[in-house]
Amino acid sequence: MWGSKLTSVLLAVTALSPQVLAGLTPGTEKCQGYAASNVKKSISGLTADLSLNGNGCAIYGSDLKSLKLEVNYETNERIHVKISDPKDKRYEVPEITIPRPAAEKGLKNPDIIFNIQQNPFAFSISRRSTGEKIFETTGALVFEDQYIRLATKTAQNPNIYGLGEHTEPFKLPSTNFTRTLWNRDSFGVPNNSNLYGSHPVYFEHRKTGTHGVFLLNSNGMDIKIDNGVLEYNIIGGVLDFYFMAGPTAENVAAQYTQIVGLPAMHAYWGLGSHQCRWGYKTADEVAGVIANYSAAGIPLETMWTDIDYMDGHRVFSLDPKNFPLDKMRSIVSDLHKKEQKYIMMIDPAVAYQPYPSFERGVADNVFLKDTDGSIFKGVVWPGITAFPDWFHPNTSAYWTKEMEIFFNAETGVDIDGSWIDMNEPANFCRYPCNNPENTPNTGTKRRSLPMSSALGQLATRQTTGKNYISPPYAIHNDIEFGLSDRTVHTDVVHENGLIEYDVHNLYGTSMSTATYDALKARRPGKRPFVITRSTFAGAGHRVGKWLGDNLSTWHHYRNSISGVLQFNSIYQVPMVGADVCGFGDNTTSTLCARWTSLGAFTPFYRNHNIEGAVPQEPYRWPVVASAARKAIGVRYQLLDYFYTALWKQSQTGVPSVQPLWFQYPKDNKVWGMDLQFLYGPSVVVAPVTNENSTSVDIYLPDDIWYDYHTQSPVKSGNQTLTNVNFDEIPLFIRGGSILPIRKAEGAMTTAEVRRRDFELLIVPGKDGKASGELYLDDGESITPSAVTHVTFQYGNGRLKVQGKFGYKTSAKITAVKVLGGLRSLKQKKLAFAIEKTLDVLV
Ligand SMILES: *[C@@H]1O[C@H](CO)[C@@H](O)[C@H](O)[C@H]1NC(C)=O
Ligand SMILES: *[C@@H]1O[C@H](CO)[C@@H](O)[C@H](O)[C@H]1NC(C)=O
Ligand SMILES: *[C@@H]1O[C@H](CO)[C@@H](O)[C@H](O)[C@H]1NC(C)=O
Ligand SMILES: *[C@@H]1O[C@H](CO)[C@@H](O)[C@H](O)[C@H]1NC(C)=O
Ligand SMILES: *[C@@H]1O[C@H](CO)[C@@H](O)[C@H](O)[C@H]1NC(C)=O
Ligand SMILES: *[C@@H]1O[C@H](CO)[C@@H](O)[C@H](O)[C@H]1NC(C)=O
Ligand SMILES: *[C@@H]1O[C@H](CO)[C@@H](O)[C@H](O)[C@H]1NC(C)=O
Ligand SMILES: CC(=O)N[C@H]1CO[C@H](CO)[C@@H](O)[C@@H]1O
Repeated sequence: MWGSKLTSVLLAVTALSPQVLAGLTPGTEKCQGYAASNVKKSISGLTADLSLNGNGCAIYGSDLKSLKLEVNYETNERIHVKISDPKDKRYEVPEITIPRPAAEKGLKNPDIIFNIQQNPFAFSISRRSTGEKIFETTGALVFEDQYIRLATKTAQNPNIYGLGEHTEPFKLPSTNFTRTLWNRDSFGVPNNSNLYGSHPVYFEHRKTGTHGVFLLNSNGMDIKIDNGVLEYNIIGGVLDFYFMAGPTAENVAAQYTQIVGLPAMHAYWGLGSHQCRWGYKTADEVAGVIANYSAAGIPLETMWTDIDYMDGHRVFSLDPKNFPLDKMRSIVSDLHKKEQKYIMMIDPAVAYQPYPSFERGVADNVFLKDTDGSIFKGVVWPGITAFPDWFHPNTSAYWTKEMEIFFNAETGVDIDGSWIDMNEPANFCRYPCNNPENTPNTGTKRRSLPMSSALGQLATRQTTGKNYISPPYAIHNDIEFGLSDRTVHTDVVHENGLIEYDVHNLYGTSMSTATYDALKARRPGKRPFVITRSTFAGAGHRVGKWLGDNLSTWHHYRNSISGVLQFNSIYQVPMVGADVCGFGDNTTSTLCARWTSLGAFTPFYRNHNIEGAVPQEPYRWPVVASAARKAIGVRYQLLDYFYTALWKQSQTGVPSVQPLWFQYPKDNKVWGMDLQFLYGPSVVVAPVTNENSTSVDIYLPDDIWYDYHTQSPVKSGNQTLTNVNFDEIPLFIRGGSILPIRKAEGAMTTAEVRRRDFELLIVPGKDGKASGELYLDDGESITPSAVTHVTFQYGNGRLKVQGKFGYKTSAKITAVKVLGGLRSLKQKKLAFAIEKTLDVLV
């Protein structure tokens, strides 16, 4: 009976640790915390009352006198711990944003245990199988109206990943480090700064295993890490923790998707090559780019257009002179004839001007209101703008209608997907924005604009009771005038009563949902392809993400790998990639060539550039054109291999891109590695990472390895690769793998790739065995009517193909190649259709 082991109630009263670490919030050491009473155990968990010890410490406002603790064992690997106010209904992340996971019934054998200490209240979480504490609170719990503090011990120099969006190394710094979660427009993606998205989840990896901690809270917060302690400092909401036991990293990843939802399966064509830039001035220029790609023999799947197409930068409008409707319709129809795609960007902010999209929004009452009841005004590209209130009951229908009208297949621009930007939401008008009419909307995109206000006015909008504008604990928001600066003001109240202060971090994800629904309404049954800038936990359930406005620098090129690892393997937003060649500033031929190769091994592969910078389409330099042809060639060979990995992630949560430590958890040389990574389960990507260099130091863990390009064996351990030309990228295959490789030579679109045959590449591991998978469907249906999912198994000279063979394809497997051993480089003339079980000698 596991219930008896459920809690080990420690009644000892231990003194709180007086130690204050340099990087943590000072002042909390004097706090006495709470005492737990009325502890009630049940079959599924525990509840207790917490009452404040003494008068509290009032460091950022008065302390709540009593709290409620609820602990639920939800699965054998997950515990839900919630600490909230029993009387007052404090803000919690709405169920429509993240529906709460159900608890399993009749748990027999939980591997994760909650332990309580009653006075002062403290708790720990331990993993039964390894007997270690994976979370152990330290110091006092502080719970004030607008400040909550809880800290845990970590390993001394912990391997912590996540807590993004950030541009830190993938393994986070462990001393004097603060991560701030508050979504903001962050041009140039600076170091040590809050960026566009908030994902309050981390994985901690130890030799004994990996565990995860998710705090379901959307309020602004600082998470500090210093010398073996991780401390949350949160300015609202409740403590709503999910602890995930692992014990492997893939287990934690899967356990996280059980809370925030499995990521969406994206359309096959979304894996094609995408071209965009801000500053294509006319429809003719857009057509010219498409023609130049074709002339250069570089595959182009999807052409994109930035705000340039809009009339006066108003969303849902076309510039009649430079982007006339008939020309746009003919560009899109030509693209579609050639099995190519088209995407346009949309901003959430609607121009505050007499034009249909604004007028319909006013009629439907969908815009956010200021505290005086008038429409809240900000300044974005068109000048004065209104912001849709995604929590208003009319807004989703409004958005669907606007998209149906403007992107109508018969009368409008028949786009294939949506790119949603500026949805933190960004506002150029500096706080307090008393005079938006005089705020310029010109100047360089995403750069700071002149101030329209002085700091002294900061408190003028302050409401009574809670201070939604400048709360007593100031998070390290990397912007001058506080939480409301350059965004919708945090005292704005949504139609459903929620306050922007609490739901700010949900704006991008709410817009993502509305846009996803609008695309689904346009093409029922088809997978909507949406790429967003701002995200919150769970965003990947519907949309993909690009890594924002980075720069054409070698640092950002290197850093893009950490960005992709964070979003794919930790936050479960698998369709992710950086702006290839860099967005801001001028790229160089060598940087662009390297990035074009690297980007081909990230899920979302788009070249995008800022207005005014030197053009950077791959055909602009011979070396970049060559890099593009080669890298896209390999990407398309591996397209079904990777599509299968993405499908698996959408079914199980096992990430399709992984840091090496996920697969080699005991090898401490890879714990901090974020320049090499796994693309799908079997291919290690090891790009050259230094400016203009042609060599790179790599490390391959103890295993069997082959060079993907030459198919010759490679030793494990450290080595220096030299003479890596600017149009090449080193790739290695792990022993034990079977890769279905499309014969994609010369294929210009993914539709063409889908018609090509396969070759099966078998790479036996140390035990002489290998396995792999292939998933096939129509590539676009949300619920495909027919699917094929086969596993390949190799051992003792035999190949077995088993599984489900529902999807009819004319593509066959026309060759089987086994690398290594006696059969080294032998190619068997074995051809078979992917339609039935097979067991053959190869
Ligand atoms: C911690 O970081 C802050 C901010 O970067 C810095 O000002 C301070 O000097 C650092 N403290 C220590 C002890 O390194
Ligand atoms: C950001 O940090 C990286 C090291 O991680 C460093 O190379 C780079 O110069 C820093 N950028 C700025 C603008 O400080
Ligand atoms: C297309 O290529 C031609 C010839 O190299 C060049 O003059 C033109 O600027 C290019 N246009 C675009 C839009 O790339
Ligand atoms: C929704 O829109 C209709 C008009 O289309 C309007 O009459 C109604 O008041 C709106 N609902 C709310 C809650 O504002
Ligand atoms: C980029 O190059 C263009 C054209 O040479 C130049 O006008 C511009 O100033 C450069 N931009 C930067 C940020 O260096
Ligand atoms: C690297 O090569 C580019 C040419 O693509 C050149 O513009 C740049 O100055 C070089 N950088 C260094 C540090 O030599
Ligand atoms: C070997 O590679 C690992 C991982 O990159 C690195 O930490 C280590 O310093 C390297 N060792 C040597 C001797 O170069
Ligand atoms: C290449 C690069 O620097 N990518 C960064 C772009 O910005 C995002 C943040 O939005 C980072 O996560 C990426 O690493």
